[in-house]
Formats: sequence, structure tokens, C-alpha cells
Amino acid sequence: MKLVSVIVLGSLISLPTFSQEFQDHDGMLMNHGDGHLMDMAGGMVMGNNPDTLPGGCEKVAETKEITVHAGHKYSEKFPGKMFTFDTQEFQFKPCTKLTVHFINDDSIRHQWMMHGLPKYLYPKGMFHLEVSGPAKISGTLILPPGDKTYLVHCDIAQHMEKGMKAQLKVGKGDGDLPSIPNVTANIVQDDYKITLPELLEKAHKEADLPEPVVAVVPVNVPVVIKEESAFSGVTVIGLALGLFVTPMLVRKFKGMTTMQIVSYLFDLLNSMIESAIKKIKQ
Ligand SMILES: [Cu+2]
Repeated sequence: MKLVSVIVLGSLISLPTFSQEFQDHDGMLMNHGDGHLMDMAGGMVMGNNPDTLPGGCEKVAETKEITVHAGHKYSEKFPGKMFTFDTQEFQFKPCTKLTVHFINDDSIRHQWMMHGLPKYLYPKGMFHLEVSGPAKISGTLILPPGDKTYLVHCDIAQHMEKGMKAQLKVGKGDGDLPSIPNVTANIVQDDYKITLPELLEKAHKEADLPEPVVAVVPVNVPVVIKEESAFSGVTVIGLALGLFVTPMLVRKFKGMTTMQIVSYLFDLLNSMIESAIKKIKQ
């Protein structure tokens, strides 16, 4: 009985971790100055700004906190998409102090990258959270005044095109961005029924170009190849000559060196030309 309980306890303690361990990067960040925070595990915050008011903001209007998830599983409800955030649209009052907790549920790298912020306060106009998942990372920014719509996306190659795109409206925003899953229409709408010539014609009309010069070959017209062109008389004569002459030459050249063969062929050619000239002269 004692032995059994020792075995059970031992196996419980040494239970393997079934999935990759979730990492919380918030406590491990090193401050590199200018709002650039990094940790050894590859978590990164750029444009972190919890203190400085953007020009035009007299005070922080509101303090807000959001948690945004990123991952493949959130894209499953959007046909044709591969990666998305769990939220596609955000809206806050101007001059809001916003803390974003970004949770990457995938085992690859994702970003929550916001563009178009004032460059005197945010390097390259960006506020940027990035982490290889599954992990969490957090950062804070103070939103500028005025009504504007900001692009939020993941800049890892093809992740935005595959669905990781959102918009953040400050105030009323200033319009909508295209191709945000479930929020706005795609710029290029996929259509699986259209034929290629129809698609070309449509694209030309939309681009306001002259009619396309497309050679459409009708499928039901048989293509006739003249027999002549495939097997010309000259080819037949050449083949016949080759078939007769080659064995003769092989017999003749047996035991000869390359130089001897070459000089023999030159002599042969010479005599052929001479006899041809003689024939013409007659
Ligand atoms: Cu991504």
C-alpha cells in the first residue's frame, strides 16, 4: 500500500506539461527609454506612454483598459480568413489613457500595432505590442484629441491580409477602413463563379481602360495540323540516307583514328563538290 501511494504521488509530481506554458510578459519588461520595452523572451512594447499628454489634450479624459486576444481560432467564423483579433473595432473619447492587454493565443508571433499617432510623441507614429505566444503583454498610451480612425493590425507578413486587421476610432472617427472582418467590405471581393474572360473585362471596366485585347480560343474548334509540316519530304530523304550511309561509314571507319576519319570526310566532301561543279559545267 505504501509503495502504491509513493508511485501515484511520484507520477503526479512528474506529470508532463501538455501544452506550451503561457507566459505573462508584463513583469519581465526592461525599459529601453522612449517608451520602448523589451524582454528576453521576445515580448516588445513600442510607443509606451502612460504620462505625456498629446498636444491639444488638457487632461486625461478617461482611463480605460481593454484585453485583446489574437489567434487563429478567432478567425474561424470569417470565411477565407486565417488570423484575427477577437475584436475588430474599438472606440474611445479623445485624450483617453488606454491600457491594452494583448494576449496571443497562437504558438507563433502576433502584434497589436496602431498607426497614425503623432510622431513627436510616438516613434514612427506607432504604438506597438508584440509577443510570441501563447503569452500576454501590456502597454499604455494616451490617445490624441480630435475625430480620427486609426489602423490597428498585425504587421507580420500576410497576417493583415489574412484577417488580422481592426480599426480604433477616437471620437467619431473619420470614416471606416476597408477589409476589416465583419465590419467593412473587402476592397477585392472574392467571386468563385466568374470566368476568367469575364473577370478581365470587369477589371478593365473598373479601371476605365480600353477594351482588353484577349484572344479567346473557342473550345469546340479542332486545331488541324497539316501532315506535310510534320514530315516533310526532305526529312524522309535525310532519314533514309542516314539509315543507309551510317552502317557503311561505320564499317569503313573501323580501326581509323579521329584525324584519319576527319581527313577522309574532307576528301569525300571535296570530291562531291568537284563532281557537282563538273556536272554544272557540262
Ligand atoms: Cu500576426
